[in-house]
Amino acid sequence: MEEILKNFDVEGEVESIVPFGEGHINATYKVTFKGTDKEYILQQLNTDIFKNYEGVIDNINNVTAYLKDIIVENGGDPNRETMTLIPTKTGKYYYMTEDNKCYRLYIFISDSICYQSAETTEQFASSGEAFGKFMRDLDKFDVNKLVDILPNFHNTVVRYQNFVNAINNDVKDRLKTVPVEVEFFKSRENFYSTITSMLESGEIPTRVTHNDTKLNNILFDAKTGNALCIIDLDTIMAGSLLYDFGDSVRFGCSTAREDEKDTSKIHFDINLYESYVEGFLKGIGNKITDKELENLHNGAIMMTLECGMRFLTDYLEGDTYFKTAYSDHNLVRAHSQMILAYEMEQQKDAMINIARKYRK
Ligand code: ADP
Ligand code: GN1
Ligand code: MG
Repeated sequence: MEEILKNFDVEGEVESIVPFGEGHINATYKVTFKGTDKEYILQQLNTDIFKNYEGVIDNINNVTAYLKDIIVENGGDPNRETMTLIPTKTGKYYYMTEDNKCYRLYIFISDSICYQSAETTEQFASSGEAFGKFMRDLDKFDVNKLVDILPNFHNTVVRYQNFVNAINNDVKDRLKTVPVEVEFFKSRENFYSTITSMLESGEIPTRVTHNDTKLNNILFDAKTGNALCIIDLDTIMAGSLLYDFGDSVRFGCSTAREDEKDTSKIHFDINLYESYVEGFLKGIGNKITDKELENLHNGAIMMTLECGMRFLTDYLEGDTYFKTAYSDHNLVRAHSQMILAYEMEQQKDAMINIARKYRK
């Protein structure tokens, strides 16, 4: 890996390269150099998933350049408040090895903390404000400039179709172990077009969306405790506000980790939901439409059902997409999403009232 680093425009002798973070998709390493406090994130991009890696890099550079201008205008630090890709010595922003592995190098955001679950409601509200502001800042960014990296990423109707295909193919002969789980997702089939049909009819706008807004895709400032930088920009594409809002709630409003095995520990925490709504609406300000606001709860329920369905699909297909540490890891994850979605459905009215309470 030291050899790989030599291709990037960085000076000095490598001190350490250690695996870093808890992402499910890319291979991430923290890199330090001798005699300097400059640190980097080296990442091997998962090109099985991101086949159009050049498009991924272009999207990231386009969006971060746009955000850096806004950060500078506001007197912020453009190397801390958004991501910075380091070029290679030939001026590209990724390096391809001879065996076709794609690496990129980012500035490591130092004095920052990444959480796997919210420690306080204030902290979670701060992440909501940051994701809301991210959407507000990108409100005027031309969505047509973005490459559609993973088409239909949050098209839940298409995700359901993939799930049904996995059931029909049953390549790993695992279907017989999950009848209850399959029925859970099948019985909600009519719900899955709720967001896609509003986007198609224009009832809600198509926006620049991050599409992977879980809490471990945002860094907090170690000194102030506030949200600092939104990371993991691989999936920036055209989408709905409901995707970004919903995915944060899916991950962050749980009382347990996404892969908690003891299901009695997993609950949807409505107090965390309230804090996220408050923060998000503060961040996005008047850029949210009434129709989006009325549907925030549907975003949360949809993203949770969709993610559960994706974990179960991957389980049925033999764990080819998400990184797994043991044989039924994806099934464990699917269970947590089912519990959370079910509890959200039960508390739908309270969720609607919370959105109305914080309407400006
Ligand atoms: P994945 O797509 O696999 O989730 P991420 O880009 O989210 O990969 O990176 C995985 C983890 O690495 C993050 O959750 C975070 O902890 C850490 N990380 C990524 N980029 C940076 C950075 N520039 N500075 C500090 N930490 C980072
Ligand atoms: C993946 O890359 P990471 O770990 O931040 C996935 C998301 C899922 C999430 C579930 C590109 O996110 O869509 O919601 O796992 N990313 C991709 O934890 O598929
Ligand atoms: Mg990530």
